[in-house]
Amino acid sequence: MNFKLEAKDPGSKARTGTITTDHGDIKTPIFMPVGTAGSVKAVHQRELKEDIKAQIILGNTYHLYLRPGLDIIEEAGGLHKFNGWDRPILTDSGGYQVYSLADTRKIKEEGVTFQSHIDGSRHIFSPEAVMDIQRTIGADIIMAFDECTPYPCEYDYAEKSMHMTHRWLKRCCEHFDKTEGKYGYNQTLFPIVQGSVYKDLRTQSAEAIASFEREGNAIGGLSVGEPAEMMYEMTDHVCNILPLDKPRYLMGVGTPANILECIALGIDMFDCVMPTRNARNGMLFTSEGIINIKNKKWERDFSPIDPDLPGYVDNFYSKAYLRHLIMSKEILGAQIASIHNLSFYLWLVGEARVQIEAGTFSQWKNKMVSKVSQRL
Ligand code: PRF
Repeated sequence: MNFKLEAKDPGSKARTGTITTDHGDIKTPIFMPVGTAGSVKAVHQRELKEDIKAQIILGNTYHLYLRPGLDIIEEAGGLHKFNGWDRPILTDSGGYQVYSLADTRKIKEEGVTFQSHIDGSRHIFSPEAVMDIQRTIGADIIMAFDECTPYPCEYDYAEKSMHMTHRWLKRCCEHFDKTEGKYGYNQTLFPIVQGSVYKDLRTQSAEAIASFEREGNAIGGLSVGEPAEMMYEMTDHVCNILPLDKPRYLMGVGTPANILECIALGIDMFDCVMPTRNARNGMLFTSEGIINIKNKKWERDFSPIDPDLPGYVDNFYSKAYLRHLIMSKEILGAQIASIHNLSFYLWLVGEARVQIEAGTFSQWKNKMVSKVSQRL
C-alpha cells in the first residue's frame, strides 16, 4: 500500500490523497460502504461500481468467520473472488462487533471468548487469531484487534483498556509481520487509537499507535453515544498527533455533517452503516436535507428522489413511488433507497475532494453542513 498526499485546504486541515493497493487506487477523502457479511445490503456489486462509484468496501471479520466460515472463503480464493468485488476491501477486526453482538463474552489479556449470536457456539478471538482470519479473508487493509470502550466509560477502565489495546497491537503486528497473504497480493495492517473521551489518554494512545509506524492509522472508540462536539474535539486532538503523511480512518462515522466536519479535521477515510440501515427504514440523505419518505408529505410528490445527483435511481424514480415501495415493504424500496443514500455519501466525499483541490472547502463545508442536516 502507498499513500500520496495531494492537495491541502488553506482554511482547515482537510487534505486529498490517493491510496494505492493491489486492487486499485482509492481517492481520499473516501466513504466505504459497509458490507458486513460480504454484501452491501440490498446492493449489487455492479450498482456499487457503476451507480454508487464505491472505491472500497468494508467487511466484518466477526460475521464472515461465523458464516460462511473461513474454509469456504479460502476455497473460493478469498473474499474478492467469493463476492465478485475486485476493488479494495477493508475488514474490521471484530474488536467492535464482538462487544456489540456476541453473547456471554469475556475479555482477558489473551483475547476475548464469546458465543456466536447465530448458534451459541463458543469461540476465542485473540490478536493472533484475528490476524490469521483477516489473512484468510484476504482484505487489502486489515484492522488491529482492539477494545472499543463504551460511552460513558470510567477513566480507570478506559486507561486499562487502552493499555491492553496497545499490548494487543504489539501482538497483532508481530504476528502479521511473520505471516503472508494467501492470494498473491499485499495486505496492510492499520492500528486503532482508543482512549475514550479523555484527552490525556488520547494523547498517549495516538503517540503509541504512531510509534508502530504502520502504513495508515485509525481512530476508534468514538461515535458511540458521546455528543458530536466531544467526538470532534477528540478527533481534532488525535489528528494533531498522528503523522500527516499516512491515511487516517475514523471508524463508524457518521452522518453527512459528521463526515464533512471530520474531513475538515484531517480525516481521510470513513465507514458507517447509517446510509444503508437508515435507507431500509425510509430515511434518505439528499443534497437538500434529510427526508423521511414515510411522511405523508411525499405521498403525491412525483419529483425525482434527488435531481442534483448524477445517478440513475436519483433521477429515474419519484419520491412518491419510493414512498409507496417503502410503505409496502417491497424489497425494491430497500434497494432504491440504499443505492440513493450510498450515491449521496460518495457524491459528498467526491465533492469535498473537488472543493479541497479548488481551495474552497471551508466555505463550502459550512454551507453544506447546514443544508444536509436540515429535515425536509
Ligand atoms: N474499533 C473497531 N471497529 C469499530 C470501532 C472501534 O472502536 C468503532 C467505533 N465507532 C466502529 N467500528 N475495531
